[in-house]
Amino acid sequence: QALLPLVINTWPFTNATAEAWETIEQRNSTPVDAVVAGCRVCQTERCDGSVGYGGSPDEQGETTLDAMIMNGETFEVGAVGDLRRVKDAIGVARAVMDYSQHTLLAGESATSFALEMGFKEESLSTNSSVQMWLDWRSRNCQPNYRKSVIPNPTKSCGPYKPRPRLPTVRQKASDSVGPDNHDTIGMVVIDEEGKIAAGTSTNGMDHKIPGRVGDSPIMGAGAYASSGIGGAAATGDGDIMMRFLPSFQAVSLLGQGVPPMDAAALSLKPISKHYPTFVGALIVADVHGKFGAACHGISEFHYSVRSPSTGAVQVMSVKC
Ligand code: SD4
Repeated sequence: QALLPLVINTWPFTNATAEAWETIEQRNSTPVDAVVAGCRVCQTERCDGSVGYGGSPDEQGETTLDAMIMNGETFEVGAVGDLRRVKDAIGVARAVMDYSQHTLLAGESATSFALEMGFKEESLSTNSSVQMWLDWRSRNCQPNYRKSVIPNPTKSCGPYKPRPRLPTVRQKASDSVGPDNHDTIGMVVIDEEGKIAAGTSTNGMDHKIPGRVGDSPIMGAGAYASSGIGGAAATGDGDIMMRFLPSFQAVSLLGQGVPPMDAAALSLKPISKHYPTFVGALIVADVHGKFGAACHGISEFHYSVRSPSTGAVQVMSVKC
């Protein structure tokens, strides 16, 4: 049975998978279109609170976004890190790819570029993200802190203690597709001709130091695609994972004939060797539409797949 086209993404973000599938099924649409459309669904739905606006406030209470899109046919990449006050991070990443000669724009300047491109400026905070931040502040540096007092936002609330974002204890079969059990969206789409795109979208880590950029907009770390070979995307502790370029590593292994499941596992190996407690996962697909995943630091990792052989969007899982 035909294995292409293929859509695969991290976590059971099935609406994103379905949207990417519908897009790649349309005539004249490309894998880049499909990845952008799929990730956009998560940005709008704010999948799990870790994609899009209203999640992961930084130390000063602001939500900032990281995203990337890579065209594995042309090796063009567009990415944004620490994007502020613009919701459509993957859209801005695509604009970087389509309308600039650069690869990665960051911070306020990425916002300026987005506004020039016609994206809307708006707050990324919600009541719940402000509350998360207030709770964190009260726990971390102001024991008697009262909500009615707005803290001086320039005073850093350290020491910085990031909270691991992936579930560490609650993964049981019964709740493993529950609302808390997912994170950054990373997606790979392969069309019938073997053209491949990969991308990511996230609001990063809770309570990060302002300016922190994770692995998601770093090509080879958050995602990578090479048409004719395959694609990969990562989720997890980006500060650690980006040091090992696991997505690039996985695609390199595919190029050497290693099957996707093994490529995923082998690419996480050096990370767990150096950082035995790191938490993360990788999805990998080869140009023929075979796919696999691997994870570390949780008991089980769920991801979502659509291809002719799955018949419908399917949530799959791998034990870590
Ligand atoms: C990051 N990898 O910013 C992303 C977020 C994530 O589990 O997936 N956290 O580090």
